[in-house]
Amino acid sequence: MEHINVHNVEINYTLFCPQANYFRATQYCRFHGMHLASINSQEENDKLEKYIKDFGFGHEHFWTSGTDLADEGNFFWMSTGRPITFTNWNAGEPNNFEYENGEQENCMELWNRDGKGLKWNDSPCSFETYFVCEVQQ
Ligand SMILES: [Ca+2]
Ligand SMILES: [Ca+2]
Repeated sequence: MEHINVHNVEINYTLFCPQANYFRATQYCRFHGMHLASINSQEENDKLEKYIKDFGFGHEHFWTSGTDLADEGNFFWMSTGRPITFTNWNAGEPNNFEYENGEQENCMELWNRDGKGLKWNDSPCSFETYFVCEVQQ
């Protein structure tokens, strides 16, 4: 097992401007030797939020690797296979909203829904939005 000390780990984020669904975004990150972002602490969350805001994209939506596709209601990070421990959901999320076409919300995005910063929301995996890839060194 790898040992990760979050205080010592340097995380490099790369924000991609093409918009893509969750699966295409996952593929895109892997193609470039990275993974869709996972967020394991307030420190990482703040770092990623600052990174996105510094680009002037704080009002946009961004895929993370979080998903409950395998087990409704139980989110984990697809990029690491690990369950979510630290959480930063928007109020009332995840709500697994069901759309008219029957699609439910199984993929996690960052979204400043309430003007309180980039918090988490479950969203339909087929939606095309921005995404953040990361390299852990
Ligand atoms: Ca769900
Ligand atoms: Ca939702």
